[in-house]
Amino acid sequence: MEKNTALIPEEGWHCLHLFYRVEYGQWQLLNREEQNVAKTNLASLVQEVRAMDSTQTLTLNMVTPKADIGFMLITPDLHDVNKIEKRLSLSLGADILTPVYSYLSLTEESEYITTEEDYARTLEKEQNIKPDSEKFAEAMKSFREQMKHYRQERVYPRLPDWPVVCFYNMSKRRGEQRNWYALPYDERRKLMKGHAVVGREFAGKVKQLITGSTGLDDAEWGVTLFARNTFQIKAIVYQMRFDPVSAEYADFGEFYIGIQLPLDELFRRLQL
Ligand code: 76R
Repeated sequence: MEKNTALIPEEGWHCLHLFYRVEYGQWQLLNREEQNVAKTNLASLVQEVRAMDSTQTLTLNMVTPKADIGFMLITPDLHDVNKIEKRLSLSLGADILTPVYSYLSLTEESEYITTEEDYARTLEKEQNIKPDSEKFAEAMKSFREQMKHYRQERVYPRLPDWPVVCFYNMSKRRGEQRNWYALPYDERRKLMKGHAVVGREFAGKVKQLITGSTGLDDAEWGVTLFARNTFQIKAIVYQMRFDPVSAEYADFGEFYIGIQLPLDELFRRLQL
């Protein structure tokens, strides 16, 4: 068996969401000094991970008692995901952090991203811009730049520092009445176009990271939303529900809401 050969996907990075409960009964059995050593241990682990190549870690203070503390990790090599998860779980000492929920996925480019042909058609047919005009050429140029950036951000994202973070999983229905996977590609593509129109209304207000998890975890995607306040999270999830892709074809898992905080503030709030 090959040992420790890097397990790096052909495309994309691994993404792991981890949510823990703090076992206060156990924590209180430690003396002040042991508690300080434990906190320093977690803080230096986070620092070490943040210094790794192409690796990002967010520390989250969870808002509802479903969990107390959350981490979102993005890193290329599955060995690192595995090692970091084990170390994080034990970082405050044995039996202090109990995992309550976790989610493994991969960043991905969607198969429904608007193509140049799609966009050219929209310009010509819906906006009546002539293909041989300068305006058309300019619009295509800025579209190309925008899409290059968008693709890069989906597959190799830079996580924003926006404070409110919402995570949930999502699958597309495979029922008798509604089966997304039995629809022809063109139909799915058309539906996804409508989805993107709703999504774009939230430009600058919500940043989303959609990561694929078929074969990796229980649902088909992880949805991570970043916003400056909870209003925008509620608004986008509500709006999306009227869009046929979500209304007719989507099933959701539990929702987790956290606030991005530096570890020292997070420890204070958790009264650790
Ligand atoms: O412009 C393009 O061509 C890309 C458009 C786009 C795709 C392909 C897009 C735009 N999304 C795509 C794919 Mn999305 N998205 C979700 C959710 O809560 C819910 O109802 C659903 C959860 C939100 C909130 C959201 C937001 N999207 C996907 C996929 C993969 C589908 C597949 O491959 O089968 C899923 C599961 C999914 C779910 N989406 C956008 C947004 C927002 C805000 C946008 C606009 C982004 C932008 O243009 O910057």
